[in-house]
Amino acid sequence: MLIKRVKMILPALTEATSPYWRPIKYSLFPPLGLATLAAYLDPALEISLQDEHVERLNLDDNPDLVVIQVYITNAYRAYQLADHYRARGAYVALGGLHVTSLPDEAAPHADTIFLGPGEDTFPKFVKDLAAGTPLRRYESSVRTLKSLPPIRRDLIQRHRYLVPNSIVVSRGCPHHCTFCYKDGFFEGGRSFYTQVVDDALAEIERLPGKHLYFLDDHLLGSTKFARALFRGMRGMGGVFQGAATVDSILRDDLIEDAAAAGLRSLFVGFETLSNDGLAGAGKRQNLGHSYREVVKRLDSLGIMINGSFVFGLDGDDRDVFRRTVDWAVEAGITTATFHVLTPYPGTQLFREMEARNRIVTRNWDLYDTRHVIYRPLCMSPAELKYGYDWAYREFYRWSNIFKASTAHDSVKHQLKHFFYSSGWKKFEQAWDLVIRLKQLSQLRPMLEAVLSPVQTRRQEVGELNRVDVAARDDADDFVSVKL
Ligand code: B12
Ligand code: SF4
Repeated sequence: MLIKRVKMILPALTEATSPYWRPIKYSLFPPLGLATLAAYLDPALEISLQDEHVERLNLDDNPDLVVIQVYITNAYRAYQLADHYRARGAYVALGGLHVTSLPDEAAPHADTIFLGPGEDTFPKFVKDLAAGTPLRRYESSVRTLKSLPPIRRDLIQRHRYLVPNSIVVSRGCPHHCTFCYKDGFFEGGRSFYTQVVDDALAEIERLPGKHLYFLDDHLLGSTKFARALFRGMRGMGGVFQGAATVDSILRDDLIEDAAAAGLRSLFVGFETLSNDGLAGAGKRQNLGHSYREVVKRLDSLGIMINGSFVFGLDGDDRDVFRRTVDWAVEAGITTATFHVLTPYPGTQLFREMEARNRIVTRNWDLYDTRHVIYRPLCMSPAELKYGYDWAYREFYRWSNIFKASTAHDSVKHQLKHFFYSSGWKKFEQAWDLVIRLKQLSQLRPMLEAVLSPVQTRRQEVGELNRVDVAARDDADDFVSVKL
């Protein structure tokens, strides 16, 4: 089949395209998965990469091949687009997490579907398509990130994103939480693997600017890899954010290496304060570890924390919301992400709930961790939804933002906490305006400033003699933050 024009689409859920309201979270990261796949296409082809979260799609074109990435909450939109382009005569390929979980649902909308990561199957498909023998279905089995072609970042419209420098240097995670997408998605092969360190460093060096966001499920998942990566990054002068588990933060001194390389904020999956809840969710890596210790350690290194919490686990009753918020505020967690427990198809949790007839709707639009789509055990669905909304309001009340900020020893950390937390949640209308004016890139220096190093109390005491230097450093940052 002769292919000249290729269109790659990341469809958006309705909320992200609203003419009235554009939450900042949809303008954070570019479609890295599709840019990764684009690298396997002949560079001479005419390729357009469109992300509906940040732009209106032109649907009047006539591409020969359409490649669509399907998540759970964009699935209906993805199928609509697929049907549209098939009716116009295009060859349509669908892949991603939702297609992998429910291939039979996706297949009628596609010429070819893909299960699992695309690094082995997509190049095979491209060859088969050129030879006129594409299969209806490809399943990934070879799991490696060795010798990947460089991601086609040139196809990404950087100015539309606050964090264009997102990067993934591994796939999957070594753990097995029952609510996580990962075991289902990586079935049939390894479910945790990393890039070669030098390749990851080369990719980082290719990125302009100094702020990076690692989207890896677990950046500290392999100590050997992460240590070599951080040591290689030291001296590059960057600042970065990422995600990791409770146990990995407390294990040996890897987190110190991360901080020295520029780690300034970490997404931590606390999920619940209940040991039974952790055990029930298969989250063994959190069991027996002190969350206070995690906070203290990250605090001492000047690393801000985005704590992730799930409500609606089987032991959770109506008190869970207050208990969790009180703890998070007192501990000084910088930002919190709350989720209503959501059993995604393909997970152990979904199978268990389905077997007990606890799933109440299969409307995938509602599987966004904000709606209750199953029957909780110790409260009603309405109580769970109410408690979840209350937790967000309560955690981000001015008084609580202020209180949580004061939990840190260093004044600079307190200020950063205050600006970072209130910046995300208290100025949503301002974000909306900036997105509409296409001025997100103007705010990147401010983000970098807030993520610049913190002089912790430990360091302050040890460096009293150099207090003049620290004071100048403080002043610089304050100016940048005010911009
Ligand atoms: C970044 C991110 C976001 C970003 C932006 C997404 C973007 N621009 O790509 C934002 C913040 C907007 C976001 C929002 C949400 N997200 Co999100 N997000 C992620 C995250 C952390 C990383 C995605 C990523 O870039 N991965 C790296 C790239 C290289 O991998 P990839 O995108 O999966 O692409 C590979 C394969 O999937 C495959 N592939 C994909 N498409 C296709 C197509 C074809 C044809 C082929 C061959 C292969 C293929 O090949 C690619 C290369 O291997 C993932 C977690 C994760 N580890 O995947 C969660 C994740 C995808 N998000 C999830 C969810 C639930 C959401 C939200 C609903 C949550 C919420 N409450 O807000 C919203 C709504 C999203 C939506 N639009 O519908 C779930 C999805 C569950 C599911 N079963 O679909 C995940 C898995 C998180 C989790 N652990 O539960 N998210
Ligand atoms: S630790 Fe996080 S990424 Fe790993 S399996 Fe659990 S929820 Fe998924």
